[in-house]
Amino acid sequence: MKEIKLISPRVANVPWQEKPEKLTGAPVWRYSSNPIIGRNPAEGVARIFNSAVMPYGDEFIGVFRGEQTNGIPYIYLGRSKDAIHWEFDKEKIPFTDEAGNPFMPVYAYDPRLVKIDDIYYIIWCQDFYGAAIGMAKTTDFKTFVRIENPFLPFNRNAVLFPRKLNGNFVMMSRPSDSGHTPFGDIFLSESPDMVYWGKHRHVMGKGSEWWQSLKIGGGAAPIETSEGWLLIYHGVSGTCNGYVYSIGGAILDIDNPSIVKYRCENFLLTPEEWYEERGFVPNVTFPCATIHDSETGKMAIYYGAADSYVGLAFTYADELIRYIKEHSVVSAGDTEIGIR
Ligand code: BMA
Repeated sequence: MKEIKLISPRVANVPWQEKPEKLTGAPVWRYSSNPIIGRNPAEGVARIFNSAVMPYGDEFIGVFRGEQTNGIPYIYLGRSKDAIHWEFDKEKIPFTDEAGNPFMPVYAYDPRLVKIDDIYYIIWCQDFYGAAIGMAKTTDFKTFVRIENPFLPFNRNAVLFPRKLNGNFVMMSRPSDSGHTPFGDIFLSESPDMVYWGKHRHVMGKGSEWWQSLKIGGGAAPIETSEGWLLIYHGVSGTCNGYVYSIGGAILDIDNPSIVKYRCENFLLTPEEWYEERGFVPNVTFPCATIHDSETGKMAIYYGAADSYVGLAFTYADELIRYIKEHSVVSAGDTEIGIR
């Protein structure tokens, strides 16, 4: 993979489909059999979307946002041999408190899954006197122990960095209001112990480009590369017919990710296909995870489509990073250490 490198494990079986001959924008292409998860995917679940997956042993595991037939979103565990065809547990993830007593959130949505050392963390949005971030940890995907809520309400979008930075855990989040927030910037917070969070920093705000001109929010867990942290995020624009959610890319400083080194002015993917434009909430592409291979640079991007389906797209990390750099527009606010 030439001079740009991913600093992450080898994943030889990353799902993959070759690049089509014609691409007119970013070097990101959709899986031709999308959506990979259709309607009514499991008993009592009407739609699965905005979900996070990762390699686990020789196979794959994931945490899935399942919209139950009673309308309440919850998180379900899924397993797959090829990261394309998924089987879901019948029951919701059985969260407990530290003592092992059942401790289920009222609702749970937009989960992310991040491994730090040997612990897997699930981060999601839940009710904590309004929309706020919930967290749990597991080492075996059998017991799931909830840990302290990191932030006060309102905040509906958070993802951890996959390793500590300068001795602290680092989480990216997007403070908001409790509704369909018409604003929102990406911030960072640090914690020595996953209990106390502070050293808050601003990373970046909405962009001047139409596709991210209303608000932005974190997407997949940042990916460590020789160029910095590769961030796949979502950008939102407001139209007379509602919000449009596109996928964007940026590269953050490796030691101080509050500093944006490059930020792509073009979207990487925007709703175009029927499963992105048509569904429970039309015009949504919402990335929550990647599976990537450091040896070949192959990357699979998992995104929710129209709050109804899961879509899969592919890229080569080095091509994507080159594209982001070549089309980078950073503002003064992006390049500062976000403290005032
Ligand atoms: C956001 C979140 C996402 C959802 C998106 C579009 O506010 O609630 O779960 O995909 O809206 O409806």
